[in-house]
Amino acid sequence: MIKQKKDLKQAVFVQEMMTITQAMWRNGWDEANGGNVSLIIPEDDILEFLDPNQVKRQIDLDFPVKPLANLYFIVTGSGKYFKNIAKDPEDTLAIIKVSENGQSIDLLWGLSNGGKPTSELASHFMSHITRLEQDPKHRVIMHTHTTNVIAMTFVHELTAKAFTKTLWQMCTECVVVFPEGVALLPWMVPGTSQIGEATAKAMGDHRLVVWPHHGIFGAGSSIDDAFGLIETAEKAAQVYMLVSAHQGGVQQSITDQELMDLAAAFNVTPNPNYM
Ligand code: 2HA
Ligand code: ZN
Repeated sequence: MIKQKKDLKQAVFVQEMMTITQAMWRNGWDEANGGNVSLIIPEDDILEFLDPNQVKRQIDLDFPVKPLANLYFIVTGSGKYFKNIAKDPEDTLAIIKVSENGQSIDLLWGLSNGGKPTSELASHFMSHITRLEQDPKHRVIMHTHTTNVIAMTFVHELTAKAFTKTLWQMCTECVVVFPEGVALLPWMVPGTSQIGEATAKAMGDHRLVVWPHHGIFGAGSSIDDAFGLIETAEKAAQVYMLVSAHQGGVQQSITDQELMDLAAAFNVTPNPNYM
């Protein structure tokens, strides 16, 4: 007898995607179809809900991802609104499996009214590859249009060193939360393999990558981990924008010595390239 599979909408990974995308939209970060999230799901969790041999559709990739062969992901759909994911996860999300040769993906669930996985799949997949090499616990890539990080890319010097240092100085927790700092790409056309390669390269030694005048990418071991990282950077950018808009600007700040004291107290090493 075939064992009845459970209802996918009750799965923790679907529920988490619904909750986090709603929170991101409420933060004003994901207007219209802005933003995308992808999460690696262990095979055992998938098998409770789905038969991976029941493929709805096969989608070819124009960038091979052999190191992700046979992995399962839940991802947001291209053109779908974060606002609507909690209302209709089956239309807006996709559960996919990467093929053995890494040249295509199988759609197992979701995108019930058609469509494709996120337009930034190249950046997501290539970043997953890089982060898994760095950290076996890595699971999540999250891209969003954080308002103040974007604003800051218009008024602040656009080097990773200067940008990181300012973020660290704006909130005491920052150097503890992201001691490696943030990477910063040049402005590039989104949705391409080129920006995917550049983002993934930057993910080699960072979990946060800023796309100037566009948004941010964050990586983490869980949805909470990636989101927490992004909201911490966004909070610091918000403080910077508030302070810069204030007559007189910064009057005093956390000193380099204080940053070093913080790092020592919390047992982290601030990226020496940015100190
Ligand atoms: O439309 O955010 O970068 C989704 C995006 C593209
Ligand atoms: Zn975007």
